[in-house]
Amino acid sequence: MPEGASLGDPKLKAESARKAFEQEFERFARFRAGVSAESGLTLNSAEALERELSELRTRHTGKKSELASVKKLIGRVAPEERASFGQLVQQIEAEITRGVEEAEAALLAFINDARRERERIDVTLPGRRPRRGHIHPVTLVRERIEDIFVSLGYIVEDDREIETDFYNFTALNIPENHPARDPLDTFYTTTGLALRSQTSTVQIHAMQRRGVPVRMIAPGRVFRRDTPDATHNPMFFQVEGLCVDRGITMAHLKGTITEFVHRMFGPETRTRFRPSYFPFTEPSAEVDYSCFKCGGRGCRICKGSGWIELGGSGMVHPNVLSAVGVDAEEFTGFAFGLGIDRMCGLMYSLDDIRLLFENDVRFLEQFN
Ligand code: 2NL
Repeated sequence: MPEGASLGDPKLKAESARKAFEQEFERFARFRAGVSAESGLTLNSAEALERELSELRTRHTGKKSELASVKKLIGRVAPEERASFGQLVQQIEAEITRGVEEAEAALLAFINDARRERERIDVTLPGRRPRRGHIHPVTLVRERIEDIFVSLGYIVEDDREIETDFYNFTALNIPENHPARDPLDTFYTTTGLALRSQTSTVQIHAMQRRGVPVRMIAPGRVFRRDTPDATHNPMFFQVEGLCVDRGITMAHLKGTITEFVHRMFGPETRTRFRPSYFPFTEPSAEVDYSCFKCGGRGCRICKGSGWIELGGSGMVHPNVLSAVGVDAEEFTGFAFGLGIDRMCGLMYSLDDIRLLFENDVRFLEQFN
């Protein structure tokens, strides 16, 4: 500004700088006396306010502030007014600085407290005990069955649950018009695949892959179009067993099943084989074992008969061996199938098999 030019009214300029500050500072002024916990401020909003306050300070006291240009005027006002003008400017600057510092200190104290509160850990609180999972009752029974057969030299095989006609029916000597193929008995996909209705499918795959001789069990999920009730579920678990070698006879079947029930239900358990029919075995037999509860005298578990059904069994039909390219003149075998969930239901005296698949922890916890 050239020498002697009008400075305007320096005092007015100083007052205008003060006014501008006061106006913007109004929303922070209430914090000067301290921010109480009841202020309703959250940590986030306090942090935002603190940032805005810091910007406000720069705007009103920084190099480009109105106050800075007012300060430059001090040396240029008439000497007789200089002292009082200088005082005024100092006073305004002090007001601004004090206001900002007090509000800032209060906000920072609040922020500090809020952060500490947020991060506080009460080390004297008892720990939250994680809920321990446990094995499903069906798995419990399946693993016991697997252990017994593994100890007898059997391998455990698993495979897909959706099958072609060949694996679910044809290879098992179930021809085209057999009632087992009824869509009312089995689930089909829209492309004509079937949900496996027995785990024999696994054994067909295994014989194709491994050849014979073979000793294996195939535990797994199977599907039937049954209306659910206390003893039926459209999805259930089964174990099938298969032993194919040279010279295998019905005696091996009976010996193996007998050994199995001895280990599963106790050495006093007796077995009973009743002639039956399955397309994939010939001859075929239903297997019963003497009731583990009453020992055969008759009770509620065995419905008074003294016997419990274990499942079906028989000598592998030659057509099944031929279907997987095994010479039925050289090799013979036995096979059996039993229901895991039915066994599970009996062993734990469940009055409804569907309980096993409802995933109600109040039920499942009891097997912990
Ligand atoms: C039942 C009991 C049975 C088989 C399953 C089988 C498997 C092959 C060959 C021959 Cl690969 N048989 N399994 C045998 C007899 C009974 O299941 O009640 N099924 C309807």
